[in-house]
Amino acid sequence: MFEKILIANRGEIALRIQRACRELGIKTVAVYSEADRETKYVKLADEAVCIGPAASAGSYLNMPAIISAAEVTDAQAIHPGYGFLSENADFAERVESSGFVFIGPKADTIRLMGDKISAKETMKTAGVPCVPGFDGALPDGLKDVASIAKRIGYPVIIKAAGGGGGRGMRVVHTEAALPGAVTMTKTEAQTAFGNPTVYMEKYLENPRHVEIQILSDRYGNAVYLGERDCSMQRRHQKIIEEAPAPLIPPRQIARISERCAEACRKIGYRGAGTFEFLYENGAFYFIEMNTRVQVEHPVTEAITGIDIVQEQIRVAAGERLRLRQRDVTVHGHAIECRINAEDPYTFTPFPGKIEFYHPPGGPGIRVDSHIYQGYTVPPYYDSMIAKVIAHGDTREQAIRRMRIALSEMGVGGIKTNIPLHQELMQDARFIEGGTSIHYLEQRLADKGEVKG
Ligand code: MV4
Repeated sequence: MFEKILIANRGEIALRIQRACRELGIKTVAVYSEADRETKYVKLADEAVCIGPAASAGSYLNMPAIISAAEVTDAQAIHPGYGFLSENADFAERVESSGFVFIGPKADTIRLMGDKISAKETMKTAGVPCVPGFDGALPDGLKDVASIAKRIGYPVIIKAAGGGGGRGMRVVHTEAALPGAVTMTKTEAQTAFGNPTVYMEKYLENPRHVEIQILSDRYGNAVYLGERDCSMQRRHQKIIEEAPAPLIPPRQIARISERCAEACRKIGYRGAGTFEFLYENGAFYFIEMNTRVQVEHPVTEAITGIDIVQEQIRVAAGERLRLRQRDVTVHGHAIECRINAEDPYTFTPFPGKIEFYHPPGGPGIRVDSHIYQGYTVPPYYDSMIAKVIAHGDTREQAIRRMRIALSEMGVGGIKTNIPLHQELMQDARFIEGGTSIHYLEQRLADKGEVKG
């Protein structure tokens, strides 16, 4: 096992990874920007290195500074967390060529999944069902593109091969709108990702977003840890996640999950990974794979009792997966609310000093957060300040526990989206379960609270 790990991230996930390391008896190195000097995870780490200015381009995205920090502290491995450099294949490569272990899959795997066309092709070949469409990059000729779209059937969606997570896509409803949409998406893709390649799929109009968590080692062992429903989102920012996904037959989940695990064995995947699916009219369609630990991993930890971050570290250190599929059992239901420092109705970020903080507790409640009374939420990064996770024997109990937790939680001095979460925990459609990816935006529009 490693003796010392450098954590190349900030906020709640830096603290989360630190706790996993501590339980495994591993020393930790925090890296921080000038804006994060006074943070809890920096103080709690065994060592800490300032890697640059507040702007993440000079700090949390600064590869040479992070690798130098690993060198001077004699760390053996680097955990990238989520966001920042976590899915950057060049970073993974530079970490490994500098003699450190990157806690995640091989650089080649990250690259394969980073290109959404090759990711889809890989999964289709491995037997994972994908969204119907044209396999491969769209040709240049507009006539050819039009005949492809006609064959798929409108509406179609044009996506950038280098995109993902909702960036670089455009829905097209008619042949007349096609040329402009393709040209625009290509131009934007070139600007945003340095790659103009685009592909086309049938546009699914009202799907849910359901993802499968897997764990895999370098010896060809892979297990699935069930699914998460992440449909409650706004502008591609998830706000509530839950596991299991309501109203989907467990047998169907097991079948699709086994395909994902088999795909991992086949491609030599190692570490934690997530297969993202759209779920519509009772069918799963693969869209993308995430090669990092995800924000919402705690709901899976709650229902399986498995520490995903510790398992990531064990697998990276070369251990064999200790779990067989029959060792993975699901208990009850878990829901996560992402607490953001923002106006709950306009969604405008609201950084500032936390004048008081009262975290919730009690049976089945977990809070993952780096904040404390007196902490100042900086304006430079993501606005998420805490995750509240409620676990119960049933979905109803998890919802009841979440309502209590939200009512106990006090964050003063800044605005948060706690009031929105409180409304959603009383929302009849949410309580029914199975709402689509468009539900929250439609609800907000209906209430006239916020534009689109
Ligand atoms: C789609 C889709 C409908 N049909 N693909 C957005 C994020 C990226 N991961 C893929 N996305 C979508 N792909 C087809 N063929 C709808 C979305 C989508 C979405 C997906 C998941 C969660 C939230 C979403 C919000 C808007 C659109």
